Amino acid sequence: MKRKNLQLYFIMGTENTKQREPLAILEEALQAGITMFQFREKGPKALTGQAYEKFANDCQKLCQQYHVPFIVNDDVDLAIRLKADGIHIGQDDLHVSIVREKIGDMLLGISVHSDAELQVALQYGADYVGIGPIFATRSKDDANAPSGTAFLQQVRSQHPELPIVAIGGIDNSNAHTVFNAGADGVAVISAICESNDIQLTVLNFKETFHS
Ligand code: TZP
Ligand code: MG
Repeated sequence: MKRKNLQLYFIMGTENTKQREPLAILEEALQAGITMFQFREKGPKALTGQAYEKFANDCQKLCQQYHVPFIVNDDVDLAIRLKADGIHIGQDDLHVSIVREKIGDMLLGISVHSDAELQVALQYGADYVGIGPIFATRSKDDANAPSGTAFLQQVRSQHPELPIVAIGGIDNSNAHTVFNAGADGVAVISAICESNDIQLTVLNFKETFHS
């Protein structure tokens, strides 16, 4: 994959969009220029069954219209059923070796928090890694404590070409911090879901990662 694809990675599920229709938010974000999308339908009121499948399918169709990669969080079987562009897993999900075997050459993203986790991710051919939460987040109940940018900087200096996306509490005001630490881009939920002006929010992120 190209490192540029990670520039602005939007993550969303219905639990993240209390104010507005999720598909309307996704379409606005796509129009504004997000570079990657992750379907992350999680939480106590998350959709299930047919509604879950339909929502995933609708998100994927929108992403295809805008030629933006559609990535599924956690649910490897859904990713395979939909022929998604990729899957993103964390450390509590199926082991990366099993996931790689199931998905073939589909994109594989892995959240890593330590050198040991990074080595395993690289061993099984992760296409990119997610590092965070960099800052405090309200969008993930079981998130680790904020890590700051030290680990991100370390991974970048050891792996100059590795596609890396930073995540957790990132908004227009602090995105430059992770850019300076070596991230190829930012993965965000609330900065876009709760924006009053998605076009401007997206533009500001992209400017940070252009300079
Ligand atoms: N993984 C680590 S932090 C996080 C995830 C899914 C949530 C990011 O959401 P926000 O609203 O951009 O902090
Ligand atoms: Mg997970």
